[in-house]
Amino acid sequence: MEDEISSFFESSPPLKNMKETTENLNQFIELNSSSSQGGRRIVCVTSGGTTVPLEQRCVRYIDNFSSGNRGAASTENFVKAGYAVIFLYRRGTFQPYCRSLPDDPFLECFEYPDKTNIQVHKSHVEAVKMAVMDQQAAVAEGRLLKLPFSTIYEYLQMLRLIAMVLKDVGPYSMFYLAAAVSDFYVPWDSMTEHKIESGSGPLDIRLAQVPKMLSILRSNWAPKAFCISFKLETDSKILIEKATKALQKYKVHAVLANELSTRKEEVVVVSSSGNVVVRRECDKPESIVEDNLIRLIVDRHSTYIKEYHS
Ligand code: PAZ
Repeated sequence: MEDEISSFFESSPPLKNMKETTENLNQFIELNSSSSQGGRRIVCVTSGGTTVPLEQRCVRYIDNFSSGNRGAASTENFVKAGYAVIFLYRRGTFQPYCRSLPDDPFLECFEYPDKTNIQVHKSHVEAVKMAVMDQQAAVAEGRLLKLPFSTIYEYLQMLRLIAMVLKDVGPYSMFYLAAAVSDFYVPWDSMTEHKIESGSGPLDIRLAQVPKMLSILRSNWAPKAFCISFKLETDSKILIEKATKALQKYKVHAVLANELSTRKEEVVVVSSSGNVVVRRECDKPESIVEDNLIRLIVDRHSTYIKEYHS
């Protein structure tokens, strides 16, 4: 497995903005680990789906359903709980603090009463005000660092980089891996450079399996970090069994099991201390499952830190 992982990284196209990303990460971690900030806990939240390019000069790619809602909502809750968040997200997916804005906020939230004036429409004032205030406060206080990815190659290289720079934060760091990561991909070396021709009949593509990085994240990249992974299924009958197997195989601290159609209503926290069902509070229209979920995860992280030191 280690060989497969090494060859995945060796053959990946290098990150374009590696130097700048590393500098931003180091600054963010230094700021949040300093005693002036009381040594904040730092969580890396991954969000959205990875793409699988079919051509090196990519015109076509394979994608998945993930909207990034879970990652964005969880990020807001982690910031509220006092964490600094590295938000590793798929370009174009939901962003923290903007989930309640209309799909096209720029066009739908604004109006111009006359030709020299533009203003937020009355019906959206509160939502826009909250979004701008909360986002700006999180960034200004150094609690939110947003890093975008598109491809599986970018995602895994960035995850490894984040794990490496977080190593010294030890048990105060957390990985909350909500991104829907591709299981299959076209290895860069065997990918055609130019756009695939469409005139020669059906297309046969052989996809290789993406090496599983969770084990190496746990054992090598960030062995002291608190690590939460997700399991998604469409068949609720196999969900808990699969999540339990993942818990044992990857030795993460909890697996959050969710089913595609009910993922906004219910998540099961599967861990060695038993399974806990976390639900959205149905009688409160504003309630989201992440409110209760992040409260529970933060509690578990506190216990982990205490046990680590004892
Ligand atoms: O991004 P989203 O809010 O639409 O969905 C969240 C989710 C289902 C992608 C996430 O909760 C999850 O289960 N992520 C891991 C998926 C997987 O098993 O690969």
